[in-house]
Amino acid sequence: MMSYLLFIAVCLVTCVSAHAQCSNTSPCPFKGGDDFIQPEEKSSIDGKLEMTLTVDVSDVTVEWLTFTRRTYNGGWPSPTLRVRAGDQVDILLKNNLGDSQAEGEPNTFRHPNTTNLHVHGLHISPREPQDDVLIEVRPGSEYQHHYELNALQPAGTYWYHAHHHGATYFQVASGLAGLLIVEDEEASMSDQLAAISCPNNCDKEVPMLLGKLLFYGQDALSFPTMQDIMGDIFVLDDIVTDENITLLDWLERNDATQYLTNGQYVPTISMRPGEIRRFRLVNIGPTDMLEMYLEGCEMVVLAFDGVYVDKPYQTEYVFIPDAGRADVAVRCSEAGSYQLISRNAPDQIMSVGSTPVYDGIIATIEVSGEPVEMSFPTSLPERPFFNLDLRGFPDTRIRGRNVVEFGPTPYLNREKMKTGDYFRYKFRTGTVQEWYLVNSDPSVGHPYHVHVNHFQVVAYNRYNGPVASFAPAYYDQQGFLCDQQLEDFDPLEAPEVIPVNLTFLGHETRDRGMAGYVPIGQWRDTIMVPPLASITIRFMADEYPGTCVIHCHFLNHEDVGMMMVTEIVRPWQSIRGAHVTSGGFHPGTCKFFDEWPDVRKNSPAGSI
Ligand SMILES: *[C@@H]1O[C@H](CO)[C@@H](O)[C@H](O)[C@H]1NC(C)=O
Ligand SMILES: *[C@@H]1O[C@H](CO)[C@@H](O)[C@H](O)[C@H]1NC(C)=O
Ligand SMILES: *[C@@H]1O[C@H](CO)[C@@H](O)[C@H](O)[C@H]1NC(C)=O
Ligand SMILES: [Cu+2]
Repeated sequence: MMSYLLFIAVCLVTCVSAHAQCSNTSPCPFKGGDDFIQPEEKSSIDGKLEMTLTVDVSDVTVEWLTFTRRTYNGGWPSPTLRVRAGDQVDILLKNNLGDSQAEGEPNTFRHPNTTNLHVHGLHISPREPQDDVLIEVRPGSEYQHHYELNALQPAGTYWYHAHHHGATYFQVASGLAGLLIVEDEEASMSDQLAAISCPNNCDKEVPMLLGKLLFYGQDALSFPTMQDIMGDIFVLDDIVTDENITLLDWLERNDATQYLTNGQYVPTISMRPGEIRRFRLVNIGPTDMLEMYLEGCEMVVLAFDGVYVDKPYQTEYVFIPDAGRADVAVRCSEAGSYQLISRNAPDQIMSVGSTPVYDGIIATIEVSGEPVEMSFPTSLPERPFFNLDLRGFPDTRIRGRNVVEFGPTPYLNREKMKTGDYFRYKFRTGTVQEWYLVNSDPSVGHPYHVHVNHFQVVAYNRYNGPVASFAPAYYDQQGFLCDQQLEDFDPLEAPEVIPVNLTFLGHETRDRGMAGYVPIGQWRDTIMVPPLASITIRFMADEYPGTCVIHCHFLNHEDVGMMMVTEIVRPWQSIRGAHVTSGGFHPGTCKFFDEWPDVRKNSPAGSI
């Protein structure tokens, strides 16, 4: 009782005064410091989860600032879904948005009020009524999903989000994203892991949905700009502040582009000295990568993208590209105040290039009270057969090779997204695949994401491929125009010779410890492909046939074209007819096709 009264007394002073003077008409910089809150949770019971996600506009509030966004079930943060391997999950997606949107052109920002749902990272069927992201849920309509989780679905941190091509960036930045956690089976965990995990120690889990949801500013990607492009009406330019400028102008002048954690600005997480907690970090972007540091405390990596690493290991920072996740065990041994921050450390620049990395505080960790004795896990649950080490898998038994080339935005493999039965590659279930991810952009990395199957990182290769220019056109590394160009290449725009900037070339020789590189052998569903880089990945195309979507997870790139559709077929079905090349040329090459061994392996579908 006493402590309750004390709480009220303290709260009267701090809770009210913290943001009391500030409002939409009397704005002030965000203060942060509110107690960390977790999203509401929806958990499966006895192997079943049934729920509705309703998409509509609603008011959301950050400290004193209230504005209107597209949200699930009426606000931020979206509910966290907790499921287990083998579960049956029924989600009714209801789209209550208004029906007055223009049709627009394919591969442009459009359809602000059409939506759909993706369960990011799950090893699951991409066919209706499961994880088919080509489904369109139009304004005023609904879709009943029935997901059957794989019996061997790795336990870990995933997320769900809107994925309608053309509206993905706008809707995810708006708030149509939430955590999706596949809980561990008790028997699979060591005592130390169980001590920081659900189901018995849920109080030790710290789920953090990290996103730059505010996102005001002058540039082309700011939320107000996007609202204008999308024909939206909730732009905050009709609110006049004390300073006699619009609220929108105030937000722009004050550069209100902070990352939020579960919808909060720099919340405070309270821990005891020596206590270990399991942070589940999800970077929903939509523009920045995270390079996270927690000085003064220890961080131990458990998993990336929902897949456990071989053995837990200490780390100074965790790099999380857009859409990536990390499970990290955190301990601060001494009482005090610590900051979880993201910054682009100067010594990491060669692996990251000019890719945007957020610079700012994410959360504060207040450590006080009686010390506790806990130890980090030293072993982790085993991975399922479809995530076993493929590095030693014999070359001769690889049943398909493919190149995914990030060209000048918005091109992926020299073309923009096409729908219908236009497949860029076909492969069979039950095969082991070796793919090459290449990025011809000389300065910016792109986050590659593939649906259905995770992949293992096998090598960072020497990059002999083309260099993209703004024309847009491709040049070789000496600066001569390539023979092989984009589908809609315009020769009048492209000089024969240009100076190319190879500053960020050389990934095969650099220190593998740098932030932008994934340690060889780890599994991911999203990876940053650094500028002028070539990465070899392998994966097993496990049991699920259907369309398999590949895209850049800078969602603004995806919406305007950087996406393509492949098809996974049954073992007895043909893999002919895929549009593997563009205009007869193989992505990833310039004019030195014969000199690039990786690409020679890129036999057209049907010939292997
Ligand atoms: C989208 O839906 C919202 C909410 O119903 C509505 O206010 C808005 O006019 C719609 N926008 C368009 C472009 O259709
Ligand atoms: C507020 O700004 C408007 C538009 O700039 C101007 O017309 C008006 O005089 C200003 N009012 C005051 C009280 O400064
Ligand atoms: C090449 O790119 C680097 C990194 O962006 C930049 O610092 C440098 O000035 C560029 N060099 C030229 C010649 O443009
Ligand atoms: Cu991109």
